[in-house]
This record gives sequence, structure tokens and C-alpha cells, in this order.
Amino acid sequence: MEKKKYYISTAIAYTSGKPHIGNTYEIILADAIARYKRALGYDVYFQTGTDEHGEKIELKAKEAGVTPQEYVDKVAADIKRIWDKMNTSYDRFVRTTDKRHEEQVQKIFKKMYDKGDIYKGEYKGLYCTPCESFWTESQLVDGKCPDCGREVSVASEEAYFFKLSKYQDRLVEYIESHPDFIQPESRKNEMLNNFIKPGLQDLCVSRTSFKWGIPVTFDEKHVVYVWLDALTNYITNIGFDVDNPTEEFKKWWPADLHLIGKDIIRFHTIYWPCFLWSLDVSLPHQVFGHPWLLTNNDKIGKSRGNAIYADDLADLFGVDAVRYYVLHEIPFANDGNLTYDLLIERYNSDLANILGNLVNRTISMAKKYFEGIVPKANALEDVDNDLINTVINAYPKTTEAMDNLRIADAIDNVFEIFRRSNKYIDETTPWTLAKEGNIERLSTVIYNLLEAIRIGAILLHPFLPETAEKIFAQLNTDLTDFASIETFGGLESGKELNDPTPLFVRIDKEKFLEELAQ
Ligand code: ME8
Repeated sequence: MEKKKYYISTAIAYTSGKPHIGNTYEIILADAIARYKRALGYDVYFQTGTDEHGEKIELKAKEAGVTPQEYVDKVAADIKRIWDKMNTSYDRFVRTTDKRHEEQVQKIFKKMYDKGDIYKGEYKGLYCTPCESFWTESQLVDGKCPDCGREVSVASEEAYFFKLSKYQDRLVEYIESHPDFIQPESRKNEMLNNFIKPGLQDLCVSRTSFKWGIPVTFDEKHVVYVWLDALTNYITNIGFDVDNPTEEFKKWWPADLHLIGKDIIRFHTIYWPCFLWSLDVSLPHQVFGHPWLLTNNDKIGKSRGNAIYADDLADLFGVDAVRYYVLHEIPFANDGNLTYDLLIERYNSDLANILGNLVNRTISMAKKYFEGIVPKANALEDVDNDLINTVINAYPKTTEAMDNLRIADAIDNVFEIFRRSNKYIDETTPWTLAKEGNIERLSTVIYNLLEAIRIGAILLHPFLPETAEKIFAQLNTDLTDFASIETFGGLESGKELNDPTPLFVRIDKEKFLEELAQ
């Protein structure tokens, strides 16, 4: 049977600077979804990358005394390094300075122009002549240029515009008849009521005030507006061509999910659909605007000086601890908060206590009582059924949560297996069974625990791949696919376990925070 395809993308990160933990959250979230879909048997294509043009980048490069290309090469490499360090399994890392992308953007712009969807007009704004910059009313400081403080005057320059207004009714109709297109639901209403229904203005899609962009082929003093350039990455990199779309494009498009942050939903659910319609291309199935990660309940900003970086956190706590924290702490629709304090608490309570201790205790008991050989489960009792039910039900429950993009709930369902297993140890007290010489029952209890851990690790894999692999290695099992967790009892008796090694070493919070402050 042919595998069902699944195309997931993240936003492409600005190469204006090093991405903070909030930006990195997105790639980790996408990675968990992509890995889960692969484990379910989907043929997955997972795309991420960098957004490299625009005035801000041109300015940053100037400040740094390098060319824009040198600047973006360095930042893009840093972004890729962080994505790799966080163990994300993207299939392609795209860059908007890639030749193929640039050529297609030029063709796309031309096609829209030939079709009449892009026309030449006049951009009117408040202009500061010495700075050669246009400003909007709200950008002014005391009615003056925010850069140099001089007077601005009303001026106009020629620019190309995209006819958003032409697609307004179609967009309203589409969004209303496709309730899953924009998620979460609250965002859909916000887009319809605050932005689309009040009326769409035509969009200025070219700039002449700076050079670092993709030139318009038939009018070279203009560069393509950065959002038209950036959004099209989702099609240009899978073989889209205005004249002759490739088989690759036909295979993957439409995307199943554009995963993006809440601040850029507008671009993805208003501009993007209209651009696609202009090209006679169908729309992606879903756009999910995830909430934000805050630090100390404050917005993270590079200029605010409160940026926390994923690679620094990973050096301190390990990659999977960071993955766990961000996946677990950001609910479906509300912002999540990150502090060192909270991270250490979660680390100690969930990773070290609930998961790490369970695995360590269970394997140690198997070593002690059965010389490390997986025992047989012959003496089932009622108390076992509750454990087994919890373990078996976790799979469909986790899948359902993932299907609804409730990733924090999904990972919590997996941890339910570990919490239940710890309780099972308290209920069955294996050490008492050993003392009583009740080997039949002790075998069953240890087997059930090992099997619960195996199933839990398989479900955990998409979220914390490295930890899951460490558990598989300790269990010495190759039975690691989703098909092997539909029934309880797959783990082979008679196999020898490997030595237990601690997965997460408890952190002394006070001491750690003190050292960090030094
Ligand atoms: O927006 N928490 O790039 P970007 C969670 N280049 N997510 C956050 C966040 C936070 N604190 N801050 C930002 C861009 N994000 C464009 C995208 S796509 C065609 C072009 C998210 O580097 C943000 O919402 O500013 C976006 O989805 C991603 O990080 C990259 O942000």
C-alpha cells in the first residue's frame, strides 16, 4: 500500500540574528509532529530554513562591516547548527538566497503581473529626505523622523501592488467553509473579523529604498517585497515552476501543515492564500499559529537583553530536557513561560523522578532478581490490568492529541504510562515478593514494568528521541515501532538487559542557580 504523504513546514527564521529559545520552540514542535507522523507510517516531508532578504538585514550587515551575503551565510549557518543540535529531523533546510528560489520568485512575480494581479501604482507615505526613508504615521517620534529627528513630508514613489482586494470575498468564503484551515479557532475569528471583513487594501509588493532583495526582472530598480519572497518558499523548494510544476511538487503540495507563530498568522492566512490563487495553486490544508514562549512572563526580544538560547540551555541541561520543557509547557492556545527555576523543577520532578527513577529502579531490580534476563509474566493479578490498560490506551490517546496538535497533552499522555508504572511499583512492592520467595509473581511484576517502559519509550521517541534510544539500549530491544505497541506483551522474555545508566541526574536547584549567577 502506498504511504500517505504529510508535508509539514515551519516559518523560515529571519537571519537578522541568532534565534532565541522562542524561535527554536517552533522547530522542536514541528519535529515532534514530523517524527510522530513518520512513526505512524506517513511519508513525511519536513521543511525549514531561513528568510534572508530585506532592509533590516542590509542594515545589520552594514553595521557589521560585511556584505549582506556574508552576513546571512553566517547567521543561517548558526541557525542550522542550533536546529541540528536540538536533534530536529527536517528533510530540507531552505534559504531564500538559494538560486532556485530566487529564480522562481522572479517568475512568480512576472506571472502575477502578466495576469493583472500585480500593477504599478504609487506608494504614498511620510518621507524623510536625508534618510531616504518612508515612515508610517505611527512610526514617527513627536511627528518627526524616528532616525534623525528631522521633518518628514508627504511623498510618493512608484511601486508595484498586489490586488488583494480582488480575492476578499473568495477568502471569506473559503475560511468560513474550511473550519480547520486556521487553528486555533480563536485566530480564525480574529482574522475574519479584524482584518478581512473590514476590507483588504491592495498590498505593496516591491521596494526601491534598498537593494538587498530579489530584483523584479522587468523593472530592476525594484526588489520583491520580503513577504512575497518568503512565503513562496513553501512551493519553490519542492519543485514549483509557474510553467511546468514538477512531479515532486505534485507529490507534496498542498502542504498539510504550516506551523508558525501567532504573530505571523495574518501573512499566512491572508496574503498567502491570495498569492496561491493568483498562481492557480490550491491552498495548504492547515495553518497553525502556535502561542509564544515567554521568559519570566515577558516577551523575548533580542534587543531587550532577555534572550535565552536553546544551545546554551542544552549545554546546561541536555537537549532532551529542553525539548521536554518547551513541548510540555506551552499549551495549545496560551503562551508558556520559561525560567531557570521552572525548568529545573520540571527536570527534577518529571525527567529525573518520574521517568529516570522508574527506568533505573526497574532495570536494577531485573538485574538483582533475575540476573538481567527479561522474566516471564505467568501470574497475572487484577492490579496488573489497570497498568496494562493505561499503557495500551496511551497510544490512541496520544495519537488523538497529536492529530489535534495538542502536543503538550500528547506528551503528558505518554508520561501517564510512567506515572502509572511508578504507582504499580508501590502497589506490588517487588522487594516484598522477593523476600517471600514469590518468584512467579515477581517475574510478572518485573516483566510488566519492563514492557510498560518499552511501550512508553516508543511513544516518547518523537518527543525525546535520544532518551528513548537510551531506554531501548538498556532494554536491549529492537521492538521499537508503533506496530509493536498495539498489544501488551511484545518484549521478549529470556533476553538479557544491558546495565542501567541514569537518564537524568537530579539537579540541586539552589546550588545550580547560585553557580549560574556567578
Ligand atoms: O517571522 N515564542 O521570522 P522570525 C514562540 N521570517 N515562537 C516565536 C517567538 C516566541 N517568543 N518569537 C518568534 C519570521 N516566534 C519570518 C517568517 S515565514 C514565510 C517568514 C516564531 O525569525 C515566529 O512566530 O521572526 C515565527 O513563526 C518563527 O518564530 C520565526 O520568527
